Amino acid sequence: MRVRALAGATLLLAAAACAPAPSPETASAAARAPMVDARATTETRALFDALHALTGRGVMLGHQDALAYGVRWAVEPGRSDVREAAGSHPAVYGWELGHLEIGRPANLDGVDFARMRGWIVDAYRRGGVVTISWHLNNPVSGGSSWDTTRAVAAILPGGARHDAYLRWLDTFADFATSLRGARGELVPVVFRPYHEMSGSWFWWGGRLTTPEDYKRLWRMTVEHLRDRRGVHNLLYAYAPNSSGDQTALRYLDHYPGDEWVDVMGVDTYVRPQQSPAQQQAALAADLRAVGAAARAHGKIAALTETGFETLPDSLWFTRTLLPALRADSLTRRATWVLLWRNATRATRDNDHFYAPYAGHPSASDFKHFRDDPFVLFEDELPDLYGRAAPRTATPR
Ligand code: BMA
Repeated sequence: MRVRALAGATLLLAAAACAPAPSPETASAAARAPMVDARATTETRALFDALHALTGRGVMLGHQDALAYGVRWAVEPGRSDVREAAGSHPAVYGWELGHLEIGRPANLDGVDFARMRGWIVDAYRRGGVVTISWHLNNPVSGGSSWDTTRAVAAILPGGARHDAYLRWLDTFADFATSLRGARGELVPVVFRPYHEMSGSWFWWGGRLTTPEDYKRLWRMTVEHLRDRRGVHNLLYAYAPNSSGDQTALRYLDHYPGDEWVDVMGVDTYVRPQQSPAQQQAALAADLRAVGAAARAHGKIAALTETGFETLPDSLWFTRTLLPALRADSLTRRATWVLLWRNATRATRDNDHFYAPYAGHPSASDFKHFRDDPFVLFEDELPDLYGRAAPRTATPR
């Protein structure tokens, strides 16, 4: 079970020595930084440009595993809890590749990789955005992502597991380059590796490595995929977590540098014991910090994971999430918000869902959230890929 850092603390930007802050005259708003991959495909560059153009104008609603299963169903073509609750599929689709690296046919949540490819291509054809996380096994112990056996140093160049780890990266390269649209073009993917590194629950983060080794791992990963494997359909997303212990988090401590990141994100979840007002303030503070960093570095901003597990507050979307997203010019820079997955006690030890489903008490509030002009679901997206995306608009 992933240890979920509960948000509440403020992400404070620090002028971390590791990533020199822009000079004061540029700190206000750097111009748009160049893409990590100068050889990115046409569609990937179009997405990059579209996300920058969307900045401050709207926020896309995303959902993890949206097409694969919901609270009361699994693998039923055309379904999503989001569409059945609000009338459209999400604009952003999160997918998870954990266990791809060890050759399994399905990920650690039981989502079949062959089916996942199909859902990814279908979403792309409808104009949606694809983002991928990867809870890799521990490359030293063979345990899960949550196995805190020290591993980063061993997979860096010169490490005992370096070559074997490059083979793991090859499984990602093969998957990413297998995603093809109708014209054979590669589907652009926002790749979010080694997320929540500010915590110490994954083998790649916190006290289990050093910020410098983390950045070396990030750069090694980009160089292998982009430069050695020729993968050119990726945008790279950096996603620390908001800390759960009320300490100020130094957002840029693990930042690999402007030339290695396209998207600045944050994973931040509701602290249930907080009041709605406190939840909103904590979320807005995290969004403000990411928005400020993204503006200063000329990057795209996103709320890369969030939610209120089992949605006990039926007004959370319009009373907490929406006001935080719309609070000010910095929070409004987030171009998407990804709700985590809709799993249930049928597949794990507790109900673990973050988006409403038809009939859930928060479904009507979710519809009001969707009706806000600042919020975009799939059926109201502009063309993000430089093409007239075929529309399968659903009635509002
Ligand atoms: C965590 C939980 C786990 C899941 C993991 C990868 O947040 O949802 O149940 O295995 O993400 O999807």
